Amino acid sequence: MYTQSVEISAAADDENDARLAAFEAKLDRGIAIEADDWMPAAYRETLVRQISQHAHSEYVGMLPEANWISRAPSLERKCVLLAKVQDEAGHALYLYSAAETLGTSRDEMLAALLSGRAKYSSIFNYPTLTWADVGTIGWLVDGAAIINQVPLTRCSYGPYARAMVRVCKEESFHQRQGFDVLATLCSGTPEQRALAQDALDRWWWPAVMMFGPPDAQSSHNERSMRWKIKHFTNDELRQRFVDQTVPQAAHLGLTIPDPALRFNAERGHYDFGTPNWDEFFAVLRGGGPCNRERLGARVAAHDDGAWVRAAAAAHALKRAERATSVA
Ligand code: FAQ
Repeated sequence: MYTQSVEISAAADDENDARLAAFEAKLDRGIAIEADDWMPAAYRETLVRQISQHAHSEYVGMLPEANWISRAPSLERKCVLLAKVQDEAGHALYLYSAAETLGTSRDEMLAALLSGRAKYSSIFNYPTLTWADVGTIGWLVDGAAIINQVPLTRCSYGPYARAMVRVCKEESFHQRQGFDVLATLCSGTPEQRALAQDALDRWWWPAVMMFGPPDAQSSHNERSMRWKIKHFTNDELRQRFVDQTVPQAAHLGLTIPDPALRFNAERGHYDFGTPNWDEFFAVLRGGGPCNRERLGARVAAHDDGAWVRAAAAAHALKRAERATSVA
């Protein structure tokens, strides 16, 4: 009896080893892992974690800019902003769908967000005080999102990688509209230029921190890189963001609020100051200026939508009953 159970468990180990080897061979050859493929439980777990946090970020990220839809300075700006905010809702939907292919339902993911258990991007816990903040979000936040997400189009998990292709195209439009808002302000009156500078002063460091904790404090960098979920570390992408954004700020005539910022010819990159990581971790723990407000808005929207979910469920039930009675 004992010998038989040892044999069974040895056979199961062999089968697992073979599956793991096949999984790793696919990663090595750059073949995408698909929803029906075998994958290690921890790979599935980290994907659900990252993709759902990403979806929550898009979903909560609608709020700071939506705050300005009714106050956009022209009909054209209003239409563009409306389209951008709707795009963010679309991104959340693709991402929730991509995460669902891993076996976690959208209801479970939303319950984690609304109860405060799940994370979403730190950046969306800062307030949009002026119209210039809308331009700055497009320029810096969508700009940072593109830098982070273009490599994700090559992520090893197929459904996530494919969702990222369209998301990145839309984020490019968002970034350009933000830059255009700021370019208009920066070529306007001294008061308008001051609004743009003030927005950059408040958003610069939160944008730099969006890329996540420094590599030395990142808990997932190493394994996610090995699994080709991430292709670059947090610090590598942060450097890319600074290098790309400094000339854009110069073009706008704005000053980046970092006295340590200077081009290092030896490295071929900009050196920059250290973000306030205590602030970053405090925001992650729920202590940012708008954490309560953002989550409160999402909980209220979910409660307000209860009748829609009830109506959709009743409709689905009716259709199912009709289908059974016809059969
Ligand atoms: N905020 O070990 P790592 C957008 C957490 S979309 C909050 O480095 P990882 C579009 C991290 O989750 C913006 N939490 O983790 C838009 C982990 O927590 P856990 C969102 C953060 O996953 C524009 C812990 O810290 N983009 O902007 C943050 O390897 C305008 C340890 O960190 C994505 O989500 C943060 N900033 O790397 C919408 C992209 N950073 O789970 C509206 C996909 C880290 O252990 C308007 N995600 N944490 O409890 C990623 O690329 C990665 O998940 C990183 C973090 C790079 C964000």
